[in-house]
Amino acid sequence: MADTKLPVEPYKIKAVEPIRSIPRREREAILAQAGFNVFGIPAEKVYIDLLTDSGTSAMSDSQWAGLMIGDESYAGARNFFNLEKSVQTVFGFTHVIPTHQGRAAERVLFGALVKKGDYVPNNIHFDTTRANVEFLGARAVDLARAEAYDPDADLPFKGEIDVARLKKFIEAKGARKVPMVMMTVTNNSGGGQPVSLKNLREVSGVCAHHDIPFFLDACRFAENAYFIKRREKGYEKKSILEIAQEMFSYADGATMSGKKDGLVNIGGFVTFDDDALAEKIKNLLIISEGFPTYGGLAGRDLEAMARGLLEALDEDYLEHRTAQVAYLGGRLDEAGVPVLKPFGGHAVYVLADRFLPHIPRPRYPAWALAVALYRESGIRGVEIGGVMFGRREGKGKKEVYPALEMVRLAIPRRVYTVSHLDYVAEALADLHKNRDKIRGLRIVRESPFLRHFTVRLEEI
Ligand code: P61
Repeated sequence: MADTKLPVEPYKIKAVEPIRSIPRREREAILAQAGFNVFGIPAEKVYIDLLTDSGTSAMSDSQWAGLMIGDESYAGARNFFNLEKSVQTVFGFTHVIPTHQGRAAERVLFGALVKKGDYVPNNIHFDTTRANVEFLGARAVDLARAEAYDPDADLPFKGEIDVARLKKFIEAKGARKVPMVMMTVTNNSGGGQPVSLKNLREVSGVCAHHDIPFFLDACRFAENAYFIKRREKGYEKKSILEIAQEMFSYADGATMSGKKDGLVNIGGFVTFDDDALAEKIKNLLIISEGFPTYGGLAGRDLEAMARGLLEALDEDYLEHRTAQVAYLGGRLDEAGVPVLKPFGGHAVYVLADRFLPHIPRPRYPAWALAVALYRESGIRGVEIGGVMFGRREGKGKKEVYPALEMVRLAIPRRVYTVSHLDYVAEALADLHKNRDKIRGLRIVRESPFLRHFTVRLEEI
């Protein structure tokens, strides 16, 4: 291929979906109506949607063709066996239990393993895993290495668990109080940062020593495997499949949201070897998700995921995907917009507290930046900061904020082109020049779990 710095698409476009930019005054009215919450904005009123890379992928022609061979039988549809085969090939575990998405896999797994008073360590829990652990009355504990919280620490594997802290933690609480350890690959809440095979091996050793099951939150396992190939010594010549297989070989199982590296719009699963656990989980599954060969999905959804999981291992695709993230991150960096480094696998994270130093944390600078970005340019990002992760503690219910205050610009898979990314970079650079005009917000209404979905705010 010609030598170019541009992330050149390894696909051509067969179907197009129109998008439209609406006038600024209309966006202004929509924001007020939505309680200044970007989750409340109708998607048709968004020009470039970087809210999430979850469930927003474009499927391939092979996946669309796969929909037509969806077998909608209640039990034992052929597509379940196709999915089982794909998962067994990549993940290597015997039991494959489909669920409608990642958090449902978490719910049934934790429901079978975790009880009140327990502790579940992770590098950094994503909000749904945290919510599912806490809903059971257990504590979700983040044990990422210290640099994960330093947005300038340019490390190849910034998503890793601090192994010494993990050991200490288990010894202090007692292994009986730790029913499982998780590791999120890549570490979404810490900037989409990968973990190394070395770290996975070490964590696996600690868990085995204490006889604690070790599970991967595997949403972005293919992106993680790609970074290992590029960055970990000795793996340059291995295929992405071989690296993924080695990653899972250190774990006892995994939960998966197929909406990320499964390249589908809906779907997930939990996979592992333990027969007794399978029985427990299937019993929980039947109450809410459905029969164990469909788990809340149509046969066609199972087929799309069976194919998507294998497509996500394609190296040209992964190279392009990570190059898109690095391209947008690089353009923002050049324009003086503060961004987390290094650039991760699925998103660029803008450091909102540096972007808006005049807005104090209790006035939610990252939320304010996400609101301003939509108002000025029709782009939707998501706050990963004080509203999503802030918690009220102690008697006075004083709000405590997470270390990082960011706006995440998540890039959907195979959806946007370089010119879309250029538009985003230019919009943010303009916003940065006029940052003094951006105002903070206060919360007027919120719910106790995952409050960012429904919270309403007003501008100050
Ligand atoms: C995302 F605002 N992530 O990043 P499900 N683990 C991990 C995830 O990233 C994840 C899930 C488990 C989303 C979607 C999302 O408050 C929010 O299939 C590392 O979404 O259930 C999902 O997978 C859960 C966005 C989720 C949010 C919750 O954008």
